[in-house]
Amino acid sequence: MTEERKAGISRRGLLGATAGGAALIGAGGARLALTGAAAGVATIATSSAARASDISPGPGELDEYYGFWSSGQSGEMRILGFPSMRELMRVPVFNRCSATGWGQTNESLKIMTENMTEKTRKQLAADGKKVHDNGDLHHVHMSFTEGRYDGRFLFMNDKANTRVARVRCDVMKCDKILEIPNAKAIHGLRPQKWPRTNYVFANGEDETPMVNDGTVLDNPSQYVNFFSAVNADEMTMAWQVMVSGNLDNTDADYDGKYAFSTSYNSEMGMNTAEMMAADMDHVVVFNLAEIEKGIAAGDYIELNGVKVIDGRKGQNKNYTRYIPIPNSPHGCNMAPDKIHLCINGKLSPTVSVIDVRKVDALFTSDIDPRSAVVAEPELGLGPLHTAFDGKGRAYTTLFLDSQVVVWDIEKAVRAYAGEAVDPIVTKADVHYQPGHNSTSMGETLDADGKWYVSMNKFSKDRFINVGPLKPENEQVFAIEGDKLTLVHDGPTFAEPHDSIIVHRSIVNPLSVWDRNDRMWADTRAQAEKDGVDIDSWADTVIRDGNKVRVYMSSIAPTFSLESFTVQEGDEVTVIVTNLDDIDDLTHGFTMGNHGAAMEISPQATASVTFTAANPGVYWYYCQWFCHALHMEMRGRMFVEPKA
Ligand code: K7E
Ligand code: CUA
Repeated sequence: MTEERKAGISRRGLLGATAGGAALIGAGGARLALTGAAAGVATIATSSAARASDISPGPGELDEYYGFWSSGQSGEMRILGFPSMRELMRVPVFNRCSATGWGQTNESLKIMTENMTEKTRKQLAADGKKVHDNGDLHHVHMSFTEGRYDGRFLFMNDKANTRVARVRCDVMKCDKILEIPNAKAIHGLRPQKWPRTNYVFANGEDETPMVNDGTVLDNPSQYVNFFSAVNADEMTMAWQVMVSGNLDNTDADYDGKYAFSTSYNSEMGMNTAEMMAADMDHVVVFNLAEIEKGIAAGDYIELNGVKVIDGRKGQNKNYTRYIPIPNSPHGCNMAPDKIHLCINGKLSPTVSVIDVRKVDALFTSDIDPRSAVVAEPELGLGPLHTAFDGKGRAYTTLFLDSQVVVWDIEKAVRAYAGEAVDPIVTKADVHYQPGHNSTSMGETLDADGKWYVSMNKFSKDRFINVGPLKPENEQVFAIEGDKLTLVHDGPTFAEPHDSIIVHRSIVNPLSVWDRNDRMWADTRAQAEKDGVDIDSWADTVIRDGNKVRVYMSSIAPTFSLESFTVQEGDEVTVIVTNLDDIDDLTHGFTMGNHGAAMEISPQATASVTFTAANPGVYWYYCQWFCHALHMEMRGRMFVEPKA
């Protein structure tokens, strides 16, 4: 194996003449190969196979990048090996996960419920639920230090239930979920890039009355939107800014001075026609230092425990500026040149380029806010998101044209200034209707310009038919000079919006939990009160009124308790510690016919609570295949009838 192969997947082979030719044929080539007998077809099939092996690592070979993928309405985060696009892990966040017990274990329920608003508690109680078990996770971004990924945390939004979550990169588990007060439908989300991620910025997309208590209903003139800054270390609310118009996507600069959010509804329209009415919508610029000063000076109102600054238009304050942008802009992408912010026009065929060095003047003079716009190239129909190669080029998805357009930022600036230059480098077809795109390390100062992924909303004819609901389709291209070479075309389940592609040198998760991890701190405290040492073989049943705590350990292939006894109607909490200290030796605990199941990875503790409602004999078992005697890893719960 060559050093290059060991270091990751070689790009050299696939960029050779034959592989490049095959790439243009795409999935069609494979289909022809199955049905056709012509010599030409055979050549295509051979090349296709060679191409697949170039991005599929052989045994013992690893991907060069982690892909962190959103999953939209599935509510989870996904980890892919990139560029092979092999799905490696699903990390439940806003969803209920049958395999891991997320949304059911006491440890996950604490994370899901501890930062919930009173309104949500009331809503859940009314529905007889503990937590929302759905989410709409669009945007995953890693924490930054000085413009570079630092491998500490991943942050993500939930549009469905207005939340922001954090995933720890050391164990790849969610450790914080914060429901955002006041705002509705958190959509765009980005961490601060400079000097480090002190804030996570989050956009509220849906307009509602400032005090949403039913006194104002169908009176949109009294609706507002909120831009939120979350304290990234604590996962608490730092402050909010009330804005005019709604908010869609957001990004931050590389100077730590500004955050920017697009608005497609400056009109405050309540239906499609109204929302599309104005030719110009806007980008809101948030002046972080001025907002912090305003908070310190007490220029805020307190709303549901959050300090809210008024940054609406016409306030004549230095908190915000509104830069007019055509037309219902969507994506908001800061280039790694630290200068150019690309605002994707969606209903306008243009991307508006803001020079962030010209933004200071908007706050210190009465200059036209459009003076910060230094380019507005016409690129094609439906520009949604832009990615960067770190070499001065931008890659913009064209939703309606089903293309990616590659363009030169500097040339676009010169063209806007009147020079006769064409900024467009090339266009490539994608299948079909791309939303987001990503380049390897593209949203950081380490953008390496090697890979491009197009996250397409429609797969239509790309795969065998699975019924009326179709998968999405994602395509990976190798970037080489002016050329994009398709190297992967594959389905995904509902519905990744955004992704980041992170070099594997930045991410170093553990293989075995630290026994002192804070994930089960509450459980440990309870065990200490109960006089049980959960760090060694535990087989103790504690009765506390009608609550029963069952402490168990697991070492493959046995649980420490082969049976335990409770009374009908008891609330039973089973606490399992996996004492196996071996890479990949995960156990599970499932209580049959009680809807209770959880994962216990090496050296972890997890607990689950259920009611023993019916007398009888119930088997519990390990549901994570762990040993030749995995099937035998089971035991009985005896539920004695009430006397
Ligand atoms: Cu364009 Cu929610 Cu980032 Cu979807 S958003 S595509
Ligand atoms: Cu333990 Cu299967």
